[in-house]
Amino acid sequence: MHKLKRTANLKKISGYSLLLLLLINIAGCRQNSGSTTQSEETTVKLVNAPAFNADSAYAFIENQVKFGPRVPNTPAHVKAGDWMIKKLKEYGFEVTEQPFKPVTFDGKTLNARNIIGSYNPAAAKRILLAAHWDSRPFADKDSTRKEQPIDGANDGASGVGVLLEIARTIHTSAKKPEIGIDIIFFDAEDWGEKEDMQPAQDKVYWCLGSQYWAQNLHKPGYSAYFGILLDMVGAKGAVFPKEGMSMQYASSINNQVWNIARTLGYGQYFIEEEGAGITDDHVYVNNLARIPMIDILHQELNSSRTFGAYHHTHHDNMGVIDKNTLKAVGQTVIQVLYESNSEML
Ligand code: AHN
Ligand code: ZN
Repeated sequence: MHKLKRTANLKKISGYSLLLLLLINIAGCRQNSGSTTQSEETTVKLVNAPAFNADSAYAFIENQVKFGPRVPNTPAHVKAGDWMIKKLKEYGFEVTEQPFKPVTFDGKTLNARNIIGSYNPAAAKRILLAAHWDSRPFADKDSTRKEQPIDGANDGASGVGVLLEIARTIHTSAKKPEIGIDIIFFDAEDWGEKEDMQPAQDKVYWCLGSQYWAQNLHKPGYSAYFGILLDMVGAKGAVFPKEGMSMQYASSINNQVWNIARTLGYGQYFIEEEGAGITDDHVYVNNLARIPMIDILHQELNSSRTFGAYHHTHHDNMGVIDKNTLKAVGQTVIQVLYESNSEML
């Protein structure tokens, strides 16, 4: 905690005391972690938090994929949603379903629902965690079967799997976070225009669930201290550059989360680079609900494409999911929740 604030304090001090402080600081870094090559404000002292189980998160992803593509207006979508609600309740979360009927770019009316699970519903200080739970109805970036729905193992199921595992971890752990937690599974995120189409000028067809929720909060006057969105958090070798909109709306939260990740040893995933700004569910939470929210999102850097090669293709199946990536993301988010007991966040 103190190292995040030390940078500012250093400016007030000069001469020998500065030198002394630097020496203490270097020694402190060595105790906290092995990464003395990082700049001084990147290592933080962490509280004890329960372990995230990546095998269980993987099984939650597999379970969703087994229902079939979670495309709105299909039986698989209804069954998967019901299963997620059952799991949240099993882990002691109070569940609110928010049905809505958005119209898509291709004129379809969807039977959609946002699913909200609340832990410690009476707590005033809350952290919002979210992922979209629907999967894309087309494989428009694939070269074959472009009109067929995709498994969405990473794009959709990975975020839900990590969040369900976080819910399970809190439920089974003796130590509980002191804050309230809301897990929102947004529906109808991924029915946006196809790859070769011009996007509509007046309306965004992505993120229909978060747009609806931000304008129709599940509890009147709902707010949270901050939020974290997970999107495509399970691919092998994924990197999470600091997403552009997150840095625009919530840079201090983003930097603190990345510092926690690095301290835990996940710096190879949570890299110190800024990525593109992406129209994702957090944008509406930020600019309509006015809750600062970051997006942990896999983006490719130094590539002609923004997202991984699997994105919106049939390759987005269980074969791309890697437990090491799930562990890095899940453990980081759990640590953030438990740090809220301390003064860091
Ligand atoms: C855009 O491509 C502009 N937004 C897509 C965000 C997304 C799609 N995340 C997952 N699937
Ligand atoms: Zn998608």
